[in-house]
Amino acid sequence: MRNLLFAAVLLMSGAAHAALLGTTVTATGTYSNPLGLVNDGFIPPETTPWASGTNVFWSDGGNNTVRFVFDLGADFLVRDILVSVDNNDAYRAQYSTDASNWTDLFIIPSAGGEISPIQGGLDTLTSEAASLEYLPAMDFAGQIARYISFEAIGGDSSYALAELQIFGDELPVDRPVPAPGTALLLAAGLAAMRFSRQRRGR
Ligand SMILES: [Ca+2]
Ligand SMILES: [Ca+2]
Ligand SMILES: [Ca+2]
Repeated sequence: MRNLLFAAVLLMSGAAHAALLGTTVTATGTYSNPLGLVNDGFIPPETTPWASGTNVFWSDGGNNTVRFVFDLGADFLVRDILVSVDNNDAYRAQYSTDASNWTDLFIIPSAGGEISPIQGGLDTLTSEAASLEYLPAMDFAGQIARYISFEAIGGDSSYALAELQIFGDELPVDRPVPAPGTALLLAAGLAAMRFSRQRRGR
């Protein structure tokens, strides 16, 4: 019984290192360079100038017209996000299961990372606490999502996104996923049933 409960807790807490998830990306607004640069796996060195060939970049007079939507193809448990962005702007990430109802995941403050405004250029930032690029403002509780959106919401109106990577776990195939409390109760119930069957069988 105790072992079964322990296994259920382990299952729900997931692996220590979530997997990098594949995405397709679409975007609204006007920007420079091929959109595929934002999920090609290449993260340019930090301090790379914002308007470089390795980055999708845009200037829209502060109207915030450019928005990226990353599609995981199915619901996943999204655990961490890594981005490479121009260092001196604020950006917002949101998540959704239907690309219609969106909830804030985190907001990156302008110059929130270790690349100072004087240095300028790209800064790699992640919600992964064990990483050297960890930015506490990006930390979030794991969320079930299929879509992640990303947009600039403030700064100097010269923005860049060079990479956005989503890390997470596949969901169990028997969806909908029960809430943690429900799953524990279910595991306990199954164990109790098995126990009583064993007793009856003696
Ligand atoms: Ca890239
Ligand atoms: Ca960094
Ligand atoms: Ca900027």
